Amino acid sequence: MNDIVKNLENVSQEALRALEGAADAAALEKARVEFLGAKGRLTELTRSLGTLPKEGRPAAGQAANKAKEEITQAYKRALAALSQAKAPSQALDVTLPGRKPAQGHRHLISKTSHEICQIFAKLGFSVVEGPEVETDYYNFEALNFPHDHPSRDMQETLFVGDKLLLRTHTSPVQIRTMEKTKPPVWIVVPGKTYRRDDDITHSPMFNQIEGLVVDKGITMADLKGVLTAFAAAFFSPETKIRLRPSFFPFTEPSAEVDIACVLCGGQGCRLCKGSGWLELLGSGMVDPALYGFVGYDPEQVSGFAFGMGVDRAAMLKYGLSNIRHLYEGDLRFSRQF
Ligand code: 2U9
Repeated sequence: MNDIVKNLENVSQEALRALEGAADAAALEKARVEFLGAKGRLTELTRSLGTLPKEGRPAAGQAANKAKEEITQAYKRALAALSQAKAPSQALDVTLPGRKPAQGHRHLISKTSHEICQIFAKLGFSVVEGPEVETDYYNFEALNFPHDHPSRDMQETLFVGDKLLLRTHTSPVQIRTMEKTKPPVWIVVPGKTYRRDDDITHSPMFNQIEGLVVDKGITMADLKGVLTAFAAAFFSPETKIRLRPSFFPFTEPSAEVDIACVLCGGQGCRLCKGSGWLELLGSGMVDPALYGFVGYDPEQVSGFAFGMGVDRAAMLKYGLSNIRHLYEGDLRFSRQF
């Protein structure tokens, strides 16, 4: 009986060595068959227990069970270790093409704003930015807004305190720039602006680009020339523009600028409501009254200014029907551009 127990211990130790030393799946399988297989050494020994005298069987049986348990556990450990060691080389096939990282891109508003600024940069304008929270002075007073002008009303302006407001246009930046620099001034000012407006064509936050030129001998012809060049570059080379009389507190005379309809080219269609024209921006000659606020001499310099909503420019260029698409953050929309 002692012999059989001793044999079981020896077989168990040999099995453990063989299993732990198996360098690959084939060696491991060979060891498994040798010890645990139907005709394996442990199985043979276990079978021989039946030949033992009755009183010796329980102890030998326990030893056999213990050996089987030890060998089985060793086999499982060796199998796990081998498959873990193998996993990285199987997971990494260096011949496969790499996975492309998801790449973001500019939102249509930023893309359009950037595009517009670049067109003006090529025409000699500098791009300037400024604060979104402003004082009444820079947003209205220095821009010749009379005290009872409706734009000052709470209906239009979002106030953030007694004296502070969210700028309703980027024009305060032009005043700040003129305060700091002498003419000539050729600047465009992109940025977020805020008004109490919210419908299918208006959003309470919208993006504007305004331009200002103050130089010697600037006339309305310069205004028309610059804006014609802009429309040609932004839409298409043959894009026609027309000027219609208008009014703004800061320009005199003032003009709305229309472009020939991007859809029908001027024939008249649903988009342009049959007129052949689409409103693009506002413009005018800088009211000489403004120069007093910034210390410029209206006898020495003159200038023109213009302003447009980037949303509107993008909607016209890309044929969008609803301003909301630009602000809802739906990736199915954004990814199209
Ligand atoms: C200074 C002097 C003049 C900026 C101008 C417009 C005309 C204009 C609107 C277009 C659509 C605003 O986004 S919108 O609602 N803007 O029509 N803006 S001239 O004139 C200035 C600005 C600053 C010192």
